[in-house]
Amino acid sequence: MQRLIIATHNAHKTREFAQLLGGEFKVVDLRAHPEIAPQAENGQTFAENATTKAINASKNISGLVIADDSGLEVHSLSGAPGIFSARYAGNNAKDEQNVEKLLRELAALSPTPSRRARFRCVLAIARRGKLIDTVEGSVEGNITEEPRGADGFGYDPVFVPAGFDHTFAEMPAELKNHLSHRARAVVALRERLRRMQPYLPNDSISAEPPL
Ligand code: ITT
Repeated sequence: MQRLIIATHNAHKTREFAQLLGGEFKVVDLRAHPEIAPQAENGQTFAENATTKAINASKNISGLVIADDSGLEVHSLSGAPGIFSARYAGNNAKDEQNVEKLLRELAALSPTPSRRARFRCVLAIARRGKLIDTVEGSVEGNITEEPRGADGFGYDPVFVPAGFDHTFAEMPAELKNHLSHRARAVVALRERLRRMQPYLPNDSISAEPPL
């Protein structure tokens, strides 16, 4: 099996990548590379942040590196929390605190605001410190009045994808992984990797090292 490095410290993302790419790749994240410190995210867009994370990690790891920058954009909050999704309620905020802040901000709006929202995910592919490509996925939906469900992570308990009544946190992982922004970005990623593979140097998608 081939090994694909995901430049993330978020174990929830890694689990989803493993579920999404599982049959084809052994997914490894930066827990296997403690020498790579978390990267400051100073970009203005998901693409800029994903690119910085992928380039930084790929300087120190051989092979292709994929970084994910993702978040929730709420229409009536002018796209917030957006690129600040992980730290909406402050640096090191817990998921519950971010969700609480989001519901508070919506509740403070008058007249009653639209609850339309979108999850977005940009994946950047880099090798040896150079960006190769970016791909993107998104999913539209609505924000609930209260958190519901115990699965998933982040804003999953308050996000209902369009056409459904259940939040991502109430759905089986397989269904979220069919509908989500990350799932859609991974479909595009797979396609890019498939086209690139014949032309990539041999070390790009590394064979899993023997135990
Ligand atoms: P890395 O930078 O190490 O990958 P991170 O959690 O800091 O981890 P981001 O900067 O991309 O990653 O922030 C993503 C945040 O967006 C995440 O912490 C959640 O709050 C939210 N988010 C992204 N995808 C999500 C999903 O599938 N379900 C729920 N919330 C999600």
